[in-house]
Amino acid sequence: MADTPKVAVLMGSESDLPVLEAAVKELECFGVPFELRVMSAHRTPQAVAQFAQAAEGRGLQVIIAAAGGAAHLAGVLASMTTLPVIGVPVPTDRMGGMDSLLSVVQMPGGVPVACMGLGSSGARNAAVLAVQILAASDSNLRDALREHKAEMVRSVEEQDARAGEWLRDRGK
Ligand code: RP5
Repeated sequence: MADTPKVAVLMGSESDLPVLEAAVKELECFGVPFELRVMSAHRTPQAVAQFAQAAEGRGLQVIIAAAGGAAHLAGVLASMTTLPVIGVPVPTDRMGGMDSLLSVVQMPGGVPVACMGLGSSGARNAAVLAVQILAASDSNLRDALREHKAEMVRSVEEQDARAGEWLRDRGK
C-alpha cells in the first residue's frame, strides 16, 4: 500500500501542471509521499472547502497550492485549515504573472500563505520549503536537505570550472 501523503500538491487547473512538475520532481527526489489534485477556488469551491477541512485528519502536514490569474486557491485553503499553506503563483499571458503574484501574496493579517516566486522555480522552492517544514520533526529529511545544499555547491563549482575553461578556449 502506498504511503499516506504528507504533502498535498493542488492546482487550480490542469493547465498549471507544466509549472508544478518542478515541485513534483523535487518531492520525488526527497522521497516525500504526496498527492496531486486539481481543484479550483472559483470553479469547485465546495471541493476546496471539503479538502481543507479534511486535510489534517487525513495526515497531510503541508499544502502546496498553485494557481494563476485571480489566484485565490492558496488563500481560500489557508482560511479553512491550520496546516501551513505554500502558494505558487502561475505566470499568465495577460499580465506576465503579476496578477497571480499579487493574488497569492496579499493575504490579510492572520491568514498566512507562504508565497513563492513565479513559475517553475517557485514550484521547486515550494517543494523544498515543504520538505524543510517536515524536516523539523524528521532527522532523515534534515540529512537529505544538507545533501541537497551540498549538491548545489558541487553544481555551481562545476559551472565555475566550465566558465574558466570557456575563457581559456578563447585564448584569454
Ligand atoms: C486558475 O485559472 C488556474 O489555476 C489557471 O492558472 C488559470 C486558468 O485556468 P484554465 O482556464 O487554463 O483552466 O484558476
